[in-house]
Amino acid sequence: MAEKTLDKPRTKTRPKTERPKLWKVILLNDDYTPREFVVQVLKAVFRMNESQSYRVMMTAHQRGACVIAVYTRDVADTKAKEATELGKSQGYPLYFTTEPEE
Ligand code: TYC
Repeated sequence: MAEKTLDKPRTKTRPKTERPKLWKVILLNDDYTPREFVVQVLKAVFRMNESQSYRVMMTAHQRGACVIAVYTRDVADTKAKEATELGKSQGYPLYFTTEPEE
């Protein structure tokens, strides 16, 4: 009589620990939006305090762009859209974009 063997599953199981990719929200500089307005939008949409907002605004102003924060894709897109709309509603070309983290 054949010996009974216990076959191991052929497929390797790997613990599923992958996290969803995060997306950066990026503030772009422009020549028209008032600095103080940018600061207000950062505070309102991204829950930053005055000094954090000011630093981010000045970084974008001096370097052309600044990463604000990372979120899941949906949250990043929603916040970028919301913040861009706030500028648009006041006639400013203020622009926020998103891109995936590496
Ligand atoms: N460059 C604008 C100005 O001089 C201010 C500004 C800063 C606008 C950052 C957009 O993302 C920005 N009034």
